[in-house]
Amino acid sequence: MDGRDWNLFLQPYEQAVEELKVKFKTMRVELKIREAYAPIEFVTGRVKRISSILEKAKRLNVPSDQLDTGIEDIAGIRIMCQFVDDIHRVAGLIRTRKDLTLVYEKDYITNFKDSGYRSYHMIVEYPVQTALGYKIVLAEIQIRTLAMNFWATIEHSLNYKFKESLPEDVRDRLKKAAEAAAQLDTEMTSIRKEILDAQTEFEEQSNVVSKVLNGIQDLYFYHRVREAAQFQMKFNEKFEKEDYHELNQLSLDIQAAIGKAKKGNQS
Ligand code: 0O2
Ligand code: 0O2
Repeated sequence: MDGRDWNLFLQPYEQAVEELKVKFKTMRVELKIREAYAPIEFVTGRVKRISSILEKAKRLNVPSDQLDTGIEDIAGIRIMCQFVDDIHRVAGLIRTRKDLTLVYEKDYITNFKDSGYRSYHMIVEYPVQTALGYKIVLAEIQIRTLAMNFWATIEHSLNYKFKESLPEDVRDRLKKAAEAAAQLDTEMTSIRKEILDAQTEFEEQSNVVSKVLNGIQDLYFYHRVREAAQFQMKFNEKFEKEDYHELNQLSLDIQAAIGKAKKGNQS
């Protein structure tokens, strides 16, 4: 290769990867503090090896003086998520960022590759300020679930070993394994939904209990002692039966009684 100073060429890409890794790791920490749940599990990054850059340039017919525009993943960031929904959340957050420009996106989740590969890719332009000046570099952000990453990591290492000539039956089994990984993602998503629904239900049940008990206290405050005692008995009975539908109704009845009591006090 034409006496290129590879260190000099790769330096802005090294910087872009380092900066983007810090930024997405920070996004993870920030979201964890804000929402108690981070859609990002972990972040990795790498600069493509020189030999891989040259191989890809040859395969895609990219002239050696156009590597910076012809090869989009010299700088690569990988964001791993727990759930498929998180991938779309993270992609949405990336789209609104002011420190990079989205060039285009490739949805290999909806349109998974022949190999079985699934991931969401975003090609971005990222500006770096190097000692030698300002430079905009292309970077590829791959967003995937842990299951997609598990599959891609192993498939990549096998492909590397067999240099693109994987035996047919192995290729088929890898495709089946990719299906199984996708099924695992679907199953985990449905389990998560059930857990979130259960948490919400538990939250609502706790809320109705405190609402009823506070309401009864209010009735005592307005000297509606008999009514308050009756509501307390009804509460005991429905709480015992764990009838949350009836407890909700009771809460509404208590609120109505408080309304009346307030009016009575004013007149
Ligand atoms: P943490 O919070 O300890 O996990 P650098 O030191 O910045 O040059 P970095 O970021 O350490 O490089 O290396 P790289 O290769 O970009 O990313 C590796 C990060 O991914 C490390 O996190 C690993 O712990 C994390 N990682 C890799 N595989 C897994 C995995 O299967 N599960 C989880 N949870 N994390 C994984 P850090 O940076 O050490 O941070
Ligand atoms: P690395 O650094 O070894 O991961 P291409 O499709 O290759 O002609 P393009 O359009 O740049 O060229 O690629 P694509 O498919 O949009 O995405 C490129 C990257 O996605 C690859 O980088 C892989 O990281 C990942 N990828 C795409 N398809 C597969 C696949 O079938 N299996 C696995 N494991 N990964 C895949 P590179 O070039 O392989 O570089």
